[in-house]
Amino acid sequence: MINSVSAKVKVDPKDAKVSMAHFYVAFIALALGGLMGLLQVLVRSGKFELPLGIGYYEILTTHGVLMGLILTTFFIMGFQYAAVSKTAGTHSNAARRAGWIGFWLMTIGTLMAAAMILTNKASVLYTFYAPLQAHWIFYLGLTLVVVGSWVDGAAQIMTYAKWRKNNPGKPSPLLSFMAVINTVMWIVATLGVASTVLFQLLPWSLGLVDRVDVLVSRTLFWYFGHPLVYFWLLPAYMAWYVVIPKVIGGKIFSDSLARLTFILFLLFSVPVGFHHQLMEPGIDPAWKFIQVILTFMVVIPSLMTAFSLFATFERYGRSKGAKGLFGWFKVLPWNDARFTVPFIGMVAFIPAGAGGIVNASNQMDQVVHNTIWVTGHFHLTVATAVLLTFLGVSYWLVPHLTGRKLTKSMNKLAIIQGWVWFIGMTFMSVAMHLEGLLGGPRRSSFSTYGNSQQALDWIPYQIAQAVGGSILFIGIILFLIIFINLAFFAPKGEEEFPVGEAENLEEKAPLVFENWKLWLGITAVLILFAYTVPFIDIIQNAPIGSKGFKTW
Ligand code: HAS
Repeated sequence: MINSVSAKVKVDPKDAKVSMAHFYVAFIALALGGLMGLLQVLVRSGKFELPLGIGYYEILTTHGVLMGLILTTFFIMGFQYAAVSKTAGTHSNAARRAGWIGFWLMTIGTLMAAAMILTNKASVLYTFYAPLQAHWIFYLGLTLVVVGSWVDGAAQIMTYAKWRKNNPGKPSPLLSFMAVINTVMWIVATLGVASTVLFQLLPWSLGLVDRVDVLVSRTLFWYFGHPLVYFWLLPAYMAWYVVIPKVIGGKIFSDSLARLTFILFLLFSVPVGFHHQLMEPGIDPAWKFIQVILTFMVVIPSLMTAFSLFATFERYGRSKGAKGLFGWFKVLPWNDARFTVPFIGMVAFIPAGAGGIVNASNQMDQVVHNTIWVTGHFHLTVATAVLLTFLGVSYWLVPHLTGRKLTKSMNKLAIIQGWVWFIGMTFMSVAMHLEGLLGGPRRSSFSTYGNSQQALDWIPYQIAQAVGGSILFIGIILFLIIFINLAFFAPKGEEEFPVGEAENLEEKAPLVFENWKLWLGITAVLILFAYTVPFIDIIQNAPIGSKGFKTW
């Protein structure tokens, strides 16, 4: 029998404080990053210029770092910390200390990186590609964010390990298992970015070495960069698999299928970074091809997730008497923000995932690479599917942690917030995809490129992006109003932490799923297989390296 978690168990108030601290930083990042996003779309419309000599690439870097790296990492660590506390038991004092140390390391790192970006010493965008060279404090700050997240992750692993020790022979609670898989994947992935920062970018920015090997640093970045996107996605999947079934009054389709999905992500998330470098010279095409095949392997767990979610919705619908192929759709609880907001995210993930499959296909990537199509892709994935799920989670988790209630009026506002996001993102992301197909570049400020006809053709799409981006900014303001209400002003009360049960309670998840030596062993083999030969190749044929550039 699988373990069911009592709905009555509340996250311990001391653990709740750790999670809430993470959420404050996450949502300050959302507010500032969102404002930068608004400024960007306005500049790119060609109708607005930044005041006071502020550079476009400075705000673009602020936006990317705050939204892509800070908001996500802080929210995920806060959410997973609470999820493990709820399902595997209150964290020990040592684990809680680790949670706080991790939090403070990440916060200090964030402040260091932010100070450098805001003083225009690090306008290197969120991918900080060499040979663009930032101030060393920027790299050190990001290192602290990563190290802090390891310490934070260690807290979750400690509590999970304690649960397993106390419950030999039993599969661990599903939500805790998922959180730990994501943390382990994150640790494996961040080894890549830690290597390039510590061994290449820091010594180079400190002036200890003169030149940097650009291809090595980009390869190490993308070794990290692709699992990074699954590090964002898996907490959303945790909510889709485990929380949403409970919210709608249904069941998890299969506990074992959910666990297998997460294991497949652990195995296949890392050895695929070359699909971000398909157009990069200096990497043998045979190895790109192999990593593209592995990329298509990592699509499978998402297809399994789609299957499982449809099954949950359909079975719930049938239990309510729904008929026909899509009858279940009507009986879903549309008036419940905890469901509707993440559901909008799920729907967005269908075209988002299809776009990802286009990107991963070499010939098609030649059309879209470095165009704003890619920006459209990741605003549907991380900025809609993932973010709306995180906001949907906040609508119950924040009041659960602060001992307050999501009132009817806030629930209504939250649903409006979800739809506002949907409308804004439809404008912005569709326009980005279309402009990308017409060759509109990403990572670039407004220009008519000497009034060339092609660039003039992009302008209507850029205006549509400005309209969409402005609507999205309203969506952020609505969220912040709700968050502040739930954190400080909503009436005191109890809000449920919904944890679903599997449909078949007799189904026992195979214990092999928790054989970490096996899964980490296969992960290591796959990584070594995909990277060893091309990496040796890259190093053996390395050019003399590049000096640093500051183009801003
Ligand atoms: Fe991606 C670029 C390929 C998923 C994020 N991606 C990016 C970048 C970001 C990003 C940030 O191969 C830009 C990086 C940069 O700055 O350069 N991506 C993929 C593939 C997938 C994928 C194959 N990406 C994501 C996710 C992200 C993300 C997830 C963030 C969270 N991506 C690429 C490639 C590039 C790339 C290339 C480089 C492009 C270039 O040229 O630079 C797959 O994992 C997608 C699989 C997804 C599915 C969808 C399953 C659908 C589900 C929803 C079910 C819905 C239900 C509701 C049940 C197969 C689970 C139903 C209701 C109804 C009413 C119908």
